[in-house]
Amino acid sequence: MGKEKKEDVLFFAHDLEKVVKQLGKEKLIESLKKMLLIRNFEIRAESAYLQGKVGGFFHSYIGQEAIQTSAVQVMGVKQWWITSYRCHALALLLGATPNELMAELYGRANGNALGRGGSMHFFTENLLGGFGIVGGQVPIATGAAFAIDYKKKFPKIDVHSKDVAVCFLGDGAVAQGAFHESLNLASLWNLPCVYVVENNEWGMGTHVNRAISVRGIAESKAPGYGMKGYTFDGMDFFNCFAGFQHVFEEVKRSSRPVLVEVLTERFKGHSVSDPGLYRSKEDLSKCMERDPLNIMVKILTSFKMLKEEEYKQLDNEQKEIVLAAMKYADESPWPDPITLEEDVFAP
Ligand SMILES: Cc1ncc(C[n+]2csc(CCOP(=O)(O)OP(=O)(O)O)c2C)c(N)n1
Repeated sequence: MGKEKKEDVLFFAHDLEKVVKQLGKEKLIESLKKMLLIRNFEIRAESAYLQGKVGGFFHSYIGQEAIQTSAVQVMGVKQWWITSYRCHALALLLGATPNELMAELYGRANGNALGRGGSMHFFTENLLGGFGIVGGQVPIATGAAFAIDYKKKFPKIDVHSKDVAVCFLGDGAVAQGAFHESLNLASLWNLPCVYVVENNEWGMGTHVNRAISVRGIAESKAPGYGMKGYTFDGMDFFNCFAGFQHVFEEVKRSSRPVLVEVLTERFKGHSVSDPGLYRSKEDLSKCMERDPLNIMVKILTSFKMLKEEEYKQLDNEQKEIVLAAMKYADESPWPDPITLEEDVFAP
């Protein structure tokens, strides 16, 4: 496995032609459509928030789309997946419909979590949740990986066997005790867990350089737990795809955990209510020059797999899907107050 130097970061080295050939036009357009669905969902859900249709918190995934799209493309929906409150994209990728997710944001009875969870708590059959507590999902992923490993001893019972647990977390969660205890146990017990730090450089308004004492999170932290560490370019779908493919094969082969750092950018504030005053306009527009959608479109165009009109049409189709979801959510019923205590687990 080689490494590619970009500025002062060593990214996982990938062979672009090989990835393009391996995936082929159909799958690549499918991935682009997913990234466009996420982008359109986030843009319009945020506008619904600003119109007062959505309550609670709202954290946009805009700018980070290539990461989870490529990860799900590589590992498939059937694994255990878990992430932070920035969970809209992962739920869409794992099969939740835009309708049920938008209805959840609108707090409606037919929403993804029956209108009780809101933006931070989306679920699917294989998505163990979006989590509001920073780092709270990391021990849960470790437990899910333990379950995968344990069930392998009972192949007759474990008919829907999974290969790995995949845990996304932000750079802000890396200095937490739960993160380190999880990596320690996963390594000690040989658990098939892929920990993916989506380093968008900011934990709310705190820059990563003021929060983490070393640079190169995977390269510096993984060896401390006897694990392998990798760094991907989160703005480049192809780099992430090749990297996740390498990691997935490695974890399946070795049943050892792996730590991945993906360098990325969030194009919006921490949440919808954050005007991002701690960041200069120049800094933001510079990072937006590497929009993951533009990078993917440029590459697909250069391989003659996409024309500008086709891209516009794909974008419009996804926009229409999201607009229809907003109409669906608007027309959906409110939860009946009589059901308030249902589905509440309070021992
Ligand atoms: C244990 C805990 N401490 C503090 C908070 C408040 N908080 C919410 S998000 C956040 C920043 C986390 O940043 P990061 O992990 O980098 O993820 P990102 O928002 O960039 O995706 C903080 C401090 C919290 N939710 N949970």
